[in-house]
Amino acid sequence: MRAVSAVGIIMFAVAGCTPSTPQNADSAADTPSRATAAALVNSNPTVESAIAFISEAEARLAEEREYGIRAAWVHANFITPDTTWLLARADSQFTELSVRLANETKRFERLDLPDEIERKMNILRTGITLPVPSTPGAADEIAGITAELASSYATGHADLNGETVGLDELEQILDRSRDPQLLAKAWAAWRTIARPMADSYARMIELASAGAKELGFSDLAEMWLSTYGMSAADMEAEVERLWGQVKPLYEELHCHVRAELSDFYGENVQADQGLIRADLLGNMWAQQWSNIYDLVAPAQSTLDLDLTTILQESGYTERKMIETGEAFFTSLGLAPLADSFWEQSLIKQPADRVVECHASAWDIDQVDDLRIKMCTQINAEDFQTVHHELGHSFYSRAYARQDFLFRDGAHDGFHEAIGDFVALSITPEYLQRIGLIEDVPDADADIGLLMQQALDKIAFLPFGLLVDKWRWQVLRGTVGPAQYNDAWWELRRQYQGVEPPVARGSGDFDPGAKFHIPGNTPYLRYFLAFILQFQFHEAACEMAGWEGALHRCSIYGNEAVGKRLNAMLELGASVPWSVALATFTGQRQMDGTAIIKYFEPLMGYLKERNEARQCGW
Ligand code: X8Z
Ligand code: ZN
Repeated sequence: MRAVSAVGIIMFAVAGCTPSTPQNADSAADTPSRATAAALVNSNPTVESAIAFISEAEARLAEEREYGIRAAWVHANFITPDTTWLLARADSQFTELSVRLANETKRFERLDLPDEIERKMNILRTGITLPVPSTPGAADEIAGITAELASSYATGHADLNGETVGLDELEQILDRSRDPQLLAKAWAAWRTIARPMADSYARMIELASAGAKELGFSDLAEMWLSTYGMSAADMEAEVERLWGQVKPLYEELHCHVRAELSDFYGENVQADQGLIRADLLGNMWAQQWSNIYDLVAPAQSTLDLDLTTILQESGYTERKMIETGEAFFTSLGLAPLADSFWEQSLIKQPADRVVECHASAWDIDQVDDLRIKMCTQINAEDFQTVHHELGHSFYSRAYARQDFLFRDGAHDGFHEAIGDFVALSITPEYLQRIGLIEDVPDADADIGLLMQQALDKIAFLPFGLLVDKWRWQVLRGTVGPAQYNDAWWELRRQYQGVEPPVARGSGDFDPGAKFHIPGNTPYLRYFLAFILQFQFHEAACEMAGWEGALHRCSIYGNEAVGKRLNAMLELGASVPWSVALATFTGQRQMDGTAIIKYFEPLMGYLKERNEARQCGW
């Protein structure tokens, strides 16, 4: 585990606790004192000493975590060589402690432990994103690399037509421009920032892989996949099963979008066969495509719901965007966020210092010092992101009374899904209720609405999957540094059916131009979240007695749904995720049926449009 990251981005490093919570005070009375605990831990392994070990581990981690998370917060809000140094120092200490504790769990392996203790042992053993070997200096070296990589990404600047520009300017171009030459230039420019990362990235993987082996895993991919309460092989098979369920949706969307792009740009820019040029899809990473809605919109749709314009014309500020998001959560019966949230969060890009602008949610003290950090823009995309981040915050607060090691999502995909699930209730009816629009569009606009959603939610699925498919190959060592970039593009072609707009060379390291690669955030969580959020939505709408189309259902104001949601959130990681899932949805398995049902009317439309087209790539 690393101490450097925000809630929902890194495992239990950020889901810590404070000794002042009532539950901790209570449980302290039942557990051995520090001195007794140390004596028990050092004796022969028994159930009693295992319990003492866990109690001691939770106390030590909680102490160290708060130091690490505060160092990470200061770094992300003020990136300088000094804060990068401080972050590396804090991270190294936290990693050393976590790895030592993870290794110590081996002593208790043969014991028949109470379920709760066994769960905590597993969390300790598997929950480190980048473990280190016990070689002297390894923790410092890896922490130095990760802090530098994070800083390089956040401060990355590139040359565009002789001007030095950052990610925000380049993203503006990718999001909005329709000039294929400018798009290709801006796309390639951003990727220059990643080239210098490749060597240190490879060294970091080398060290972390050795750490995983010391912990008894065959490789780090196995370790990452072991966080889901089943074997790595079973989890990979589970992911394949889910992808198999939703792949036909993606193939239809790809086919339609390619044809429309080809019509718009002409055959010379985009052929109507084969791969799609990655820079034409309205996003720097071609991961979500709603910015090109106007190019692929159904002709017969009367939809005129441009939320960006609506927010801007209604005078929304950054704060108002977040207040509106919070009001959705409180409408479900959840208590408002503490004053400190508003005092400490960063919601606007500062003009006078360098910050990490990738949105994140932070749980500082694991009681109520929750914060978000966003360079918020007044547009539809960030309105969605606000709900996403608040989902992390409300989840963290709900499980704050759990023991330290259970202060986390049921699995990481749950953490990523909560805010998005809530945002699926941003329907036209909801926008009307909060005064953002006057008239709710008729049902004949529904294909347009669904197309807007699909461009984000369906388009994302193969991307959400391939990022860690690439990383698993890297972590297994089946792809070495010399093949990093080719392997990346092989997967981008295979799963997304996209290609680079300009030739890639041997020095390129395109994965490094995506936040979560230098940031070492596992990415499978988002693939799972994009499936789960629809499962949550369908279950919530059923609870609410909704009988219409799923995409028109909003749970806004429904306290009964909120109560049941909170029951799942409060569990944190204290039970297997299938139990948490069942608490809210009644189902014990992740399942793509709900997303398929949600988009059923769009699928019909796409199939019709694609009838005379040759799909696939
Ligand atoms: O990184 C995020 C969140 C923070 S956990 C803004 N997301 C992924 C991304 O931007 O790549 C949300 C969707 C996928
Ligand atoms: Zn998130």
